[in-house]
Amino acid sequence: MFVDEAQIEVRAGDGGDGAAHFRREKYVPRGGPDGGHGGDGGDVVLVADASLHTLLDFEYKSTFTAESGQRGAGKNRDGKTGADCIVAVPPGTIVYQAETGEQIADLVVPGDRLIAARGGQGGRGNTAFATATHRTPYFAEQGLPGERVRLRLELRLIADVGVIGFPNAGKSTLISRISAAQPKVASYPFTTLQPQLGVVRVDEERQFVIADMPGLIEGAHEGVGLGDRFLRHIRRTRLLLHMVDLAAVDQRDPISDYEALNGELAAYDEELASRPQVVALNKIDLPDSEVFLPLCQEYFAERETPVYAISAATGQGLHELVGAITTQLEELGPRATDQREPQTFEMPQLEEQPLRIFRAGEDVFLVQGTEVERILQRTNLDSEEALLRLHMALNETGVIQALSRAGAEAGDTVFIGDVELEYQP
Ligand SMILES: Nc1nc2c(ncn2[C@@H]2O[C@H](COP(=O)(O)OP(=O)(O)OP(=O)(O)O)[C@@H](O)[C@H]2O)c(=O)[nH]1
Ligand SMILES: [Mg+2]
Repeated sequence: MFVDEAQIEVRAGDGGDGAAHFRREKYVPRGGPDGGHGGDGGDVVLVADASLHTLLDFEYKSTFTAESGQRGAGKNRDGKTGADCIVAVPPGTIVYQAETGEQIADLVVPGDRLIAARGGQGGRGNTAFATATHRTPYFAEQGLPGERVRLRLELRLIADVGVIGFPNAGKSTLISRISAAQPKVASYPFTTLQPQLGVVRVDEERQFVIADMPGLIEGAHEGVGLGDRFLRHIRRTRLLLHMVDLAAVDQRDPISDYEALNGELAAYDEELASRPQVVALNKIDLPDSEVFLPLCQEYFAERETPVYAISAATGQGLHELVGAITTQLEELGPRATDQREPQTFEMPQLEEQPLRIFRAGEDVFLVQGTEVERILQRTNLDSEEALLRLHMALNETGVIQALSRAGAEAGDTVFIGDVELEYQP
């Protein structure tokens, strides 16, 4: 099955807590602090992997969690860093933030990476808090939680050539002839239900990737037939192979088909309509084609559009067609993205929220702000000493003063994040 959309949740590892610990040595009555630091949590990293071609795996597994950092320990032993969680995605995966819809990265080149969720920092052990005046800190810092985010993945296949045409034009037949791919071929429309890639080996050195597409019909851009569901997959091609059926039934004629399809492309995306095209007039082995062949050749000659008469069924004309496509691709040159080295992308940094105080009741205040909330996450609320230090930190960062200006009085309730505290100036 081919899946080209998925929603996943990525959870980075939490930072390990720092240790509050003191040296215990024989004959040393009161050893100094020796609590190690907590390890940082692991990141969740998306990596474009050339062996994948669909987002199918995410139907079965959609949550990815990195390892948390370990706690620090005595004897200055730092906790181990949590292992990263590597999530392989097919090249061509575009990553969006699910909530905002913002595009974050386009993982096109195999090896492209996105640090999707950063692990939380480990907390410092009590060694970090010993000073000349305060030699025995009994508290340590807590690790910060890892980031969590929901992502939407959208795959756009990467192929050199996209094959377009009405249903039954012979697109899959052609692909089964010129590449190793074996798409289903049948005499009814809409045989191909999803795009499929095939590699065409031209000679020892040269090859190109061709994408078989479901047939398009008039109104596709408005969702008729399989509609434009798959059109985005040809956006990344460099060249379109437009297959025209010379022996179509239902009173269709090849030239109107050709024009109608180009109209659909333009309605979907102007840029796609201006993509270079090679036209193949298919089914010349059938007697019915004799009527239209000369008309078509004249029509395309007038427009100086390269056109090739072929029979995908018998193989007639395919050598010339493949040769022409190869030459065109060489003239067009590689995509800009194929030229670049794999890259590492990062999630946009969340904006630091400034300190804000809200009065939530007669004697209840809410405090918000990135810095102050982080200070709280770092504080072990079970330690009186840590609370004392918290009070100092709230003083230094101006939170106490701001509360006082907002009218807080001793004994009032203050919420910072989801932690409830009592206001003491
Ligand atoms: N006689 C003849 N029949 C052909 C030729 N090419 C394809 N066909 C037949 O046309 C029918 C449709 O071929 P497909 O390759 O499945 O067509 P398609 O364009 O992939 O169709 P969809 O996947 O439905 O869009 C099949 O019965 C093929 O055998 C040809 O060159 N000559
Ligand atoms: Mg097909």
